[in-house]
Amino acid sequence: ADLETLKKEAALRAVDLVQSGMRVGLGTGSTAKYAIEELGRRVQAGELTGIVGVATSEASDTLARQVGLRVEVLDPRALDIAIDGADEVAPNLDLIKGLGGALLREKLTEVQARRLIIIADHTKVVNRLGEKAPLPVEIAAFGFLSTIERLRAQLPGGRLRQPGAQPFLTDNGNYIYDAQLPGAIDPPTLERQLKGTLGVVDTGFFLGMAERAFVASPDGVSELTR
Ligand code: DER
Repeated sequence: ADLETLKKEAALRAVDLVQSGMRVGLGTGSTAKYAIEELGRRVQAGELTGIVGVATSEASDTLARQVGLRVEVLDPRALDIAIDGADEVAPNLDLIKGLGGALLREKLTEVQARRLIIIADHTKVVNRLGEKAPLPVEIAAFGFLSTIERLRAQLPGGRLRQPGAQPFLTDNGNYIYDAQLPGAIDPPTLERQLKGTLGVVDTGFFLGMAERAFVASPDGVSELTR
């Protein structure tokens, strides 16, 4: 099966965990898109009722409404479940996310979910975070060049996403610095170091958050738990 088919298969497995009446965190990206579409289909078919979605990006908010889902803004109430993609999935289910630029709203939403379910194709599975993907770091637009210098001092080799006259802007009006991770890093230590750097809003490390991951490969969908 091609990659898109695999991603959809993983998405269907996650949507099977959604029950009527749930408040659902709606992830962002090309894999989460399949979950949002499937949720909409099941609500339209009457298979699920009383579903309230909380979107992790403007794009997912728009898509959710297009497929007929009720969407509400994030408030302090817990979410029953959240479904999202990832750029890297480590054996302990620590993640790197943010290649779609949605990491801040994703993290703000998904920390409130009782269950964070990750959906991915096999190309996202790594032995160690940093193997395949950069670490996206959301930084304040104001003074961003200074913040990039602060980050370069810690993680040389990174770059502003979409450099030029109009760098990539997140839904929150911030920029993204894609950091190259050196070999052996300790994610919790690096996360604390980056979060303590002036101008950094948040990072694409999602550590200790995911409960399980549905990973689709040509051999089928495997279910990873922490
Ligand atoms: O930006 C994000 O965090 C997305 O979840 C992204 O990392 C996964 O997107 P994909 O499913 O399109 O690979």
